Amino acid sequence: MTIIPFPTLSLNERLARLALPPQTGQLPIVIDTDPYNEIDDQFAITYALSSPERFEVKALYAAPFANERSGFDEGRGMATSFETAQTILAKLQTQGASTPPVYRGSTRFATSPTDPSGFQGEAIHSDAAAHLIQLARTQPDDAPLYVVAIAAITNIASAILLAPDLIRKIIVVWLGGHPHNYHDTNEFNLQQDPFATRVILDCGVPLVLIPCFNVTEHLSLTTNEVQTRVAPHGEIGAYLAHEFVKYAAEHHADSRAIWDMGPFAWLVNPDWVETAIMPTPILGTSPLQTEGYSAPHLHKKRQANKSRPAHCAWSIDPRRHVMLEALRLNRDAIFADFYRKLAGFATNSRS
Ligand SMILES: [Ca+2]
Repeated sequence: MTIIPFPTLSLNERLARLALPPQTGQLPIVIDTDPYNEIDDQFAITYALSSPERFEVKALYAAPFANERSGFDEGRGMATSFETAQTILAKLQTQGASTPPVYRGSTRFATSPTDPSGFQGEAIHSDAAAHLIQLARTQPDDAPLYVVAIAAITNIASAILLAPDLIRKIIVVWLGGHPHNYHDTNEFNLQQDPFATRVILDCGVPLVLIPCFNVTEHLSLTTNEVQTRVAPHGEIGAYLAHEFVKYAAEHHADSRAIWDMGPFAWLVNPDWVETAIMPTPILGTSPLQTEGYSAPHLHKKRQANKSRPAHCAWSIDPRRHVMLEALRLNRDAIFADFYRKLAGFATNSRS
């Protein structure tokens, strides 16, 4: 086994990285995204690009994903993410947004599908990982790059494995997993690639974890709200509403959580997302049982692609390096800001 010499941050250095971002001024960010997987990435990307007062979006990275929409093929997931990202950016461009380049990410997960424990894995070369390495290295040590990850963390973990010096150059803000005290962390982004998740948790990169259940779960939108507050606002508003309604209809539900807005909301205004410093949890995995298991949707996934998504749960060692975890958020303030920016964006593009 190769021991990778990850740089070590002192406690003070780490706390300085995890300090709340200054409430004014532009932050350099890249976005690692799987926008064909669901509908929330599209909203989150639009929010980021309609917030130029806050974000200098330097690149989008297409992330792999495996679900029904990619035929349980993560390579196809990345390819569709890449295409969808370009579609969104083209619509934003017509409304006058300055749009960043998109890079193809990994065509597979770092976790071997034949190893449900997720202990085996490797860095995977991709255009996205190469760009992140090159870009992050140009950042001064006192102005790190925010890596906003709203997908499986394969691309980012691979970049860190290929270039461990990135630990001093980036802050990862990841929409992944459930809260540290939840009874499992069987969350889509995390569970798809347990090896990459472990790299992020264990390598010591400054990490802000934005969990799903009980936190970004509250970023829920209804069809009615989307049709009245999103659809009227330009080509991008019409597109987002169309995708939302289509997706909701597919699932026979009236509301959907826009999970991926969470990391951007914290960066736009930390007052909207309450956080706490805590030991970085350890990811435990065990093979998914084929019978008598209480997560039938995972069993169905396994049957569909013959892969073995692991059952994931946190354990806590209080001696571990610390991270920042989101505990709750102000849903109304976040969507009010999004609607205000979307409306202004559409108005500006007409003028
Ligand atoms: Ca996503």
